[in-house]
Amino acid sequence: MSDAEDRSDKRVFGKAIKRNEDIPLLTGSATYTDDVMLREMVHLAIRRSDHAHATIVDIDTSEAEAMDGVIAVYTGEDVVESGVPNTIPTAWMLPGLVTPQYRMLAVDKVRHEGDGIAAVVAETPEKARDALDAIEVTYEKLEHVTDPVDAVESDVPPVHDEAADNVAFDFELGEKDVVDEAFEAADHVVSVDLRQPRIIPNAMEPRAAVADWDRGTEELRIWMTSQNPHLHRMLLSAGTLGVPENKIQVIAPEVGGGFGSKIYHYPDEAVTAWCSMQLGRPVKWKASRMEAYVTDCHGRDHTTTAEIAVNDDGTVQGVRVETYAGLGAQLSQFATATPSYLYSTILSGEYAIPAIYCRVIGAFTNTTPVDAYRGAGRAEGIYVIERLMDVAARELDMDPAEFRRRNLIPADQFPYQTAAAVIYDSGEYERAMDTALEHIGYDDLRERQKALREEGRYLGIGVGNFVESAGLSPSGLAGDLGAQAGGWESSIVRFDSTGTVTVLVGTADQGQGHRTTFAQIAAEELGVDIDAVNVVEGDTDQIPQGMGTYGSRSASVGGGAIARGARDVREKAREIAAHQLEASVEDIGFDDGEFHVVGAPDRSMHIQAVAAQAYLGHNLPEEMDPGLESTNFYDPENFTFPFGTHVAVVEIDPETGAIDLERYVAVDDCGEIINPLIVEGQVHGGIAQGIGAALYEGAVYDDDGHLTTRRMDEYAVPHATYLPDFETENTVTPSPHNPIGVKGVGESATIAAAPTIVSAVVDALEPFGVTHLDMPITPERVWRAMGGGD
Ligand code: MCN
Repeated sequence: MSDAEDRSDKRVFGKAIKRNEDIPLLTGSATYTDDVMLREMVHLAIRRSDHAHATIVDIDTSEAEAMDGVIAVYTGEDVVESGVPNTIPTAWMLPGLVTPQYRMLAVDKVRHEGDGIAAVVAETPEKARDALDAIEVTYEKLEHVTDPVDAVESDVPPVHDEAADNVAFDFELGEKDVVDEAFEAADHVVSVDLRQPRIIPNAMEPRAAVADWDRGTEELRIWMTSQNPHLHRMLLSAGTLGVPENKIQVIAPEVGGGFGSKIYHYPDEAVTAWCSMQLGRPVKWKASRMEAYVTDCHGRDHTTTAEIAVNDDGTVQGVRVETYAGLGAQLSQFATATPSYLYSTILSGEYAIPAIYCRVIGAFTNTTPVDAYRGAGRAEGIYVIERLMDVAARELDMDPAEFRRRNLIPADQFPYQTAAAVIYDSGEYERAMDTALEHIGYDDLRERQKALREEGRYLGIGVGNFVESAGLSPSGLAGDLGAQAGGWESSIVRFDSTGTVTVLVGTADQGQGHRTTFAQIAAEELGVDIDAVNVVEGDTDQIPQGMGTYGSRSASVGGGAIARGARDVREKAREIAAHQLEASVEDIGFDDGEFHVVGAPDRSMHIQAVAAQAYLGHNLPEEMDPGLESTNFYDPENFTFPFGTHVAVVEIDPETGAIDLERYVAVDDCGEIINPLIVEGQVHGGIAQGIGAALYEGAVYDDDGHLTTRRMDEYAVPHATYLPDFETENTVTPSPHNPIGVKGVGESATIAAAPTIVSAVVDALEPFGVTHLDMPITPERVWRAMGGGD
C-alpha cells in the first residue's frame, strides 16, 4: 500500500507512515536552539579546567575583562555572592548516598578536565571564546584518579572531602547468603571479569541554550536542547536559580539527538540563565564539539566480576555480580539510579534464574560525570548475563544457543517474578529466539563454521538474548526507590472548533518521530485523518506538566496518556452525538469517526461535526460544559519489558585480527507496533550504537587525566560503511500495562547488539581458547588474543 493511501485510511495505528517531522528537518526550516536569535542577545563561553584535579589558587580575569567586545566575566565566587541556591541537585537518592555540593561554576577546586571555572559574556561568540585564554588561572595540581576501582581500592586523595574513600554509594540487591548457598550446591561455577568502557554520547547537535530574563516581570524564558523541559524547569527553579517555577518557561525546540545526554540538568545551561539574570539581556551558549566530549555525561564505565552457577544438565542455579561503577567527578541527576536499580534488576535476562545477588560500588573519579546513555543500566546488565551465558555454555561444552534456550522463561510463566525484584509483564522468548535462529540459518552456519575452521578460517556466530525494563513506573515504586521524579506522563487531547485535533504531551522528541506516532494513536482513537492531528511537545508554557523522553517511555507512557485522553474525548463526543441524534448513549455506535444510531445508519454524525457543536455550545446535554478536550495524567502499573534475540556472524582475519561483520539479524518484540517504519529506524540506530560500543567506541584518559578521545577523529563512532545491511523482524507480544499494548523500542537494539557482537567474536576465537574479550574489541585485541605479538 502506498504512503498516500495509508494516510487517508482512518486505521492508522500499525501503519508504516512516513515521518511527519521530516520535511522541515530536511529542508532546513526547522528551528534548533542555535537558530534562536533575540534582540540585544549576547554570547557566553565557559572557561574550563585544564586539569583533572587541582586547587584553584587564583583567578585573574582583568585582562579578559578589558578585551574588545567583552561585556562581563564571572567566576564561581560571583555566582556564590549573587545568593542564588547554586546547586545542581541529584534526582535519585540511595540509602547512604554521599551528595557533595555541585555548583554552577567551580569554587576552590576543579575535579575533572572540563569543569567550568569562569563565564565570559561578549558581543559575539568568537570574542567570548577569544577572551577565555586571557583568564589567568593559578592551580596547584592534586593527584587524580580516573578508574573506578583505583578510586576506591588505592590510596588516592578523595575527589570530594565528604567521601574519603571515593565511595558515593554501596548498593546491594538480593540476599548474599541465599545466593552463596546456591553456588555451593551447583555442579559448576564459572566467572568472568568484564570492563565496560566509558561511552561518549555524540549527539549530532551539541548542547545549547538561549536564556532571556525579563527584569520587569522577573520571568525567565530559556530555549534549550532538552529531553525533559519540565524536569529542567523544576531543577532550574528549585535547586539552582531560586526563580519560582511558574516564572520559568523552558522550550525545547528541535533537538538533534540526545541518547540520554540531554536529560540532565548541567551547570552550563544554568550559567547561561544566571548570566542573563545578571545582565538583563538574552544570552546564548553553545557547546563546541570538543566541549561536548568533556562535558556531556558519559555512559557505562563498569568494572565487574560476574559469576554463574550451573548444573550438569545445563540449568542456571545462580548469578553473583560485583561492580565498580564510575560516576565521574559529580553526581549527575540519574547517575545513582542507572548503575543500581536499572542495572541490577535486569540481571536475570530472559532466563529463569532462582538466585541473584548484585553489589554495586558507585565511585567518584576525576572524570566527566557519568549518567544514563542509550540502554542505561539495562545494557550493562544484559551484557553481564549474556557474557555469563556464553562462558557457562563453553564450560559445559554445550551449544550457546541451546544452553540459552534451556534456561528461557517459558511463555506460560508470565507475568514472571524474577529473582532480581522485578515482574516481567509478558513475553514469548522462545518464539523470538526461534525466529532469529531460523532467519539466519543457525544450524547451517554451525556446519559452515566447522568446515571453514578446517581451512584455517575463523567464523563466529554470536547469539544475544535481551529483555529490558522500559518506561519506569509506577510513580509510587519510583518514589520508594528514591526517585525525585514521577513515572507518569501527561497529555491534553483537544478537538479544535473546526474539527482538527491538538495533542499536547509532556514527552520531548530528539529524533524518535513522536509527531508521527502520537498522531497515529490519536487519529486511530478518534477516527480522524492523521493530517488533522497536530502534536505539540517541548514547551512548558503550553503543556502543563511532563516527565520527558528517556528510558524508552514515550510510546507506552506518553502514548498511553494520549490514548486515554482520546478515549475520554470520544466518550464526551458520544454523549453530545446521542443528545443531538435524540438517542440514548448506549445506542450510539462509533466507526471510523462516525457516530451512528445502532440499527439506523442514516442517523449519524461525524466526530468533527460533534466537535463544532461542542464549541458552539448551543445544543448540549443538560449540565454538560462546552468544549471537547481531556487532560490526562497516566501512571502505568508497571514497566514494559521489550525483548528479543539478535544474531551476528563475523569472520576474523587471522593475519591482522580485523573483524568482518558479515550478517546481523535482529528480532525484536516491542508489543503492538504503532509505526513499523519508525520502529525499524529505532532498531537500526540502536544496532549501530551497540556495534559501536562492541568494536569501536570508548573514552580514553591519559596518565594526566586528560581525555584523549575528544574529537570525531579520535573517538571512533561506526560509519555506515562499517555496517552490514541489518535484517530485522518483529514478533508481537502485547504489554498488558498500557491501553495500547505497546512496549518501548528506543534502546532495545543498543542493549542487544553489544553482547551479540562480543559473543560472535569470542565464538570465532574458540580454537584459540579465548573465552572473553573486553570492548571495544579492536583488531589489535583480537590479534593479541590469537597469539599475535607473543
Ligand atoms: N514506537 C512504535 N511502536 C512501539 C514502540 C515505539 O512505533 N511499540 C515508536 C514511538 O512512538 C517513538 C519511537 O518508536 O516514536 C521510540 O519510542 P520509545 O521506545 O517509547 O522511546 P522514546 O520515544 O521514549 O525515546 C527514548 C529512547 C531512548 S531512551 C534513547 S537514549 C534514544 C532513542 O529513544 N535516543 C534517540 N532513540 C533515539 N532516536 C534518535 N533519533 N535520537 C536519539 O537521541
